Amino acid sequence: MDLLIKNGTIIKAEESFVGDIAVSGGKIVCIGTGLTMQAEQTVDATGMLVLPGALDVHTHLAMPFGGTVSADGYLSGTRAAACGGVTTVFDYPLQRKGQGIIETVEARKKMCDPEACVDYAFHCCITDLNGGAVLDEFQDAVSYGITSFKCFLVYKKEGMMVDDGTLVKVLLKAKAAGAITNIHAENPDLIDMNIEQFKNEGKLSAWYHYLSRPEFVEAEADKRAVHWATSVDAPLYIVHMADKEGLTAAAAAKAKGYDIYIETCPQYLEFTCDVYKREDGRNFVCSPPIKGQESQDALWDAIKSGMIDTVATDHCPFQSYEKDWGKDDFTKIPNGCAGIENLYPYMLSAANEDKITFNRAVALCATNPAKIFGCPSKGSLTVGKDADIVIYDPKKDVTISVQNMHSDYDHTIWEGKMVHGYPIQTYVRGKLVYDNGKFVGEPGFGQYIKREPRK
Ligand code: DUC
Ligand code: ZN
Ligand code: ZN
Repeated sequence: MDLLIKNGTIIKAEESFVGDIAVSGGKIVCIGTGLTMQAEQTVDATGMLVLPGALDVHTHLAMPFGGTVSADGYLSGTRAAACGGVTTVFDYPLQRKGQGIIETVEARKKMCDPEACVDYAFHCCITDLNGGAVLDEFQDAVSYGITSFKCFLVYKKEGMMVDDGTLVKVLLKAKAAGAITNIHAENPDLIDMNIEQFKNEGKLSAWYHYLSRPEFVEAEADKRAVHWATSVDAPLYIVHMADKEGLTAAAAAKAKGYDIYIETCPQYLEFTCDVYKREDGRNFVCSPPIKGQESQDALWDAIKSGMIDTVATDHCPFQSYEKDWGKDDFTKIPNGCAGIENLYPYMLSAANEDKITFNRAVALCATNPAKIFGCPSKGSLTVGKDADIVIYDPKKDVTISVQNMHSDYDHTIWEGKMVHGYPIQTYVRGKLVYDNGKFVGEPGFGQYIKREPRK
C-alpha cells in the first residue's frame, strides 16, 4: 500500500463516518475501520475531516481578455488550486472564427500539460460555427473528451457572443453528441444601451459597471437560455448564476424535470453590489457583476435546497495595474477576479459555521461537478476512484491574504476574509501536492482528464 489515512471523519455527499482510507497506484483501494495493512506512508487524521478533492469547473487561466491576459497561467493557477484543495481544474479555451474545436483545445493542452500541478479538463467556448463545420466536429470533440461546449450570450463587440439561432444549433448538436451546453447569460443590447447612457452622463465609476448590468439584464438571458433549452429538450448548464429572477426561472424548469444545472460562485455568495461603491470597487469587477442582497439570499436558499448544483470560481484574476486602467472609466476594467484557492475553504467554512452541511459542500464542489461533467474517477471518496483527497483541519482558522496565496496575482478580493477550518494536505492520485501551507507538487504531474459522454 502506498498511503494509509487513518481515523479521519470521511465526508461523502451522502454520509459521514470515521474510518481509514488505503491508497495504492493512485487509486482508493479500500475504505474501512481499523485497517492494518502496511503502507509506505501512514497519516493519522484523528480530529480531521477527510474529503474528496474539489473540482473547480470554471476557470480562465492565461486567458486573453480585456486587452491583456489573465494573471494566472496554467502553472500558477493549478498550483493555487492544489493549495486550496482543488484537484481538478476545468479551463475554458476559446474557439475563434476559422478554428476547429480540437485545434483550439490541443493548443491549450500543449500549454497546460507541462505546467499542470493538478488534473485538468477543458470545456470549449464556441464563438463561430464556421459555416457549420464546427457543429460537424462535436462528435469528434466528445471522443476527445470534450463533453461540454460554452456559449456566451454577451461579449458581442469582443466577437464571442452567439445569437439565438446559433445557440439552438449548439444545444441540439451537443445533446445528439452526448455533450452539454454551458451558458454565460447576460443581455448585450441592454448593457450597451446602459453604457452609452452612463458615458454620456459622465458616470464612469465601478458602481456603473453594476448598474449597466443589473439583475434584469442577467435574468432576461437566463430565462431565454432556459426557454430554448426546454423548448428543444436539450441539457443546459448555466454558469455563474448571480440573480434571483433568473435563478427562479431555471429552478422552476429543473423542478419540472428538465435537464438543467445551475452553478454559482463564491463571490456572489459573499459580497453584494455595494462593493462597487468602494474605493477599490474596480477590483471586484467581473461579469456578471455581483448583485444585491435579495439575489444573494436567493442563492444561499438554492444552495441549501439543492437547486444549485455546483459552486465554481470563474477564476480570472488581473493585476492591480490592469484593474487601474478603469479607475476613471469602468468600461476599461478587465473583467474577472481570483478565487481558485478560496473555493473549497470558503464553502467548507460555511459548513463549519452550520450554514450548510459538510456533505452538501462536498456535493457542490466535488461530487456533482464530477457527475455532471463526466468524470467517473473523480469527485468522491469511493473505492476504485482516483485518490484525490483533502485532509481538513476544522479548527484551523485562516485569514486570507494575497501574502498566503499561491497564485501570481498581486491582490485578491478575498483579502482579510477569515475562514474557519482549512485544508492541511491535498493529494492528487495519491501524491501529496500541498502540505501545511506549502505547495509540494510538481508542474507537469497533472493529467488531462478525458471525459465521458452523457448517456
Ligand atoms: N467574466 C469575467 O468576469 N471574466 C472572464 C469571463 C467572464 O465571463
Ligand atoms: Zn462567464
Ligand atoms: Zn467564466
